Amino acid sequence: MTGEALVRVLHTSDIHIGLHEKLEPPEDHKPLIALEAVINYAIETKVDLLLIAGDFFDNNRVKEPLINAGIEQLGRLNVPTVILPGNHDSLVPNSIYHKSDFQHRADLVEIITEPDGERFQFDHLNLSVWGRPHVSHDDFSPLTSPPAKGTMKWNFGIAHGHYVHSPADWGRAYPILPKEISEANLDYIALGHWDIFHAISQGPVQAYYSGSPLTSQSCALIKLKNDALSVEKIALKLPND
Ligand SMILES: [Mn+2]
Repeated sequence: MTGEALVRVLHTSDIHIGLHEKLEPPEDHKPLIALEAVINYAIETKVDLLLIAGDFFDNNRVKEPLINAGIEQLGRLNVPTVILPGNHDSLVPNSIYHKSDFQHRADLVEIITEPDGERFQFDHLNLSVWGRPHVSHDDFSPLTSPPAKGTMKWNFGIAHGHYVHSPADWGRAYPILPKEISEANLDYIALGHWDIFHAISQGPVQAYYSGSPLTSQSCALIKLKNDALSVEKIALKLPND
């Protein structure tokens, strides 16, 4: 008897398309080059799912050529992508995700939009992804009241916020507490907001910041095989400046 097939999930965050937007062709825009490196890696290594844990866009005023170029990059991928809106690309009324017809133009892209949290299920991977999006500029706790354990074998979370690791951190916005991670009923939490790769697993739950492909040029790769979940840091190849 052979084991189950290996499932591979690529986790990125904080790409910040539109950061310091200038009058330049979209292909010269550094965040877009970083996104292209992520998509290249995902295609070359045949990942099964891409998770973008917030701040895909730098702001909601990004102009159309860059939005279109970002959607075009996502459209190169033949596997599902889940995008969680972060504090920079929150679901305010004029959000890019509302105004750009995003999902019709990149049809394997799922955007988490339910303010109280939403779970997408991928039956062919026996995997679900739950997250709570940023919907305004107000503070909120991304991992408060996650749902009961899902019915898929693998239940992932996706969250954009600040891991509160010491009392001095308590005043920070979008807090994520150690207890919220350990009690989340999730197997893995894909985190965004910090731009460096960082492991903050708690109890039975593995949780990582992937780092930003733009600044730390890293991603997290999650491998699922039989009952084992392992995580590795990926160093992306970006063209030289
Ligand atoms: Mn952020």
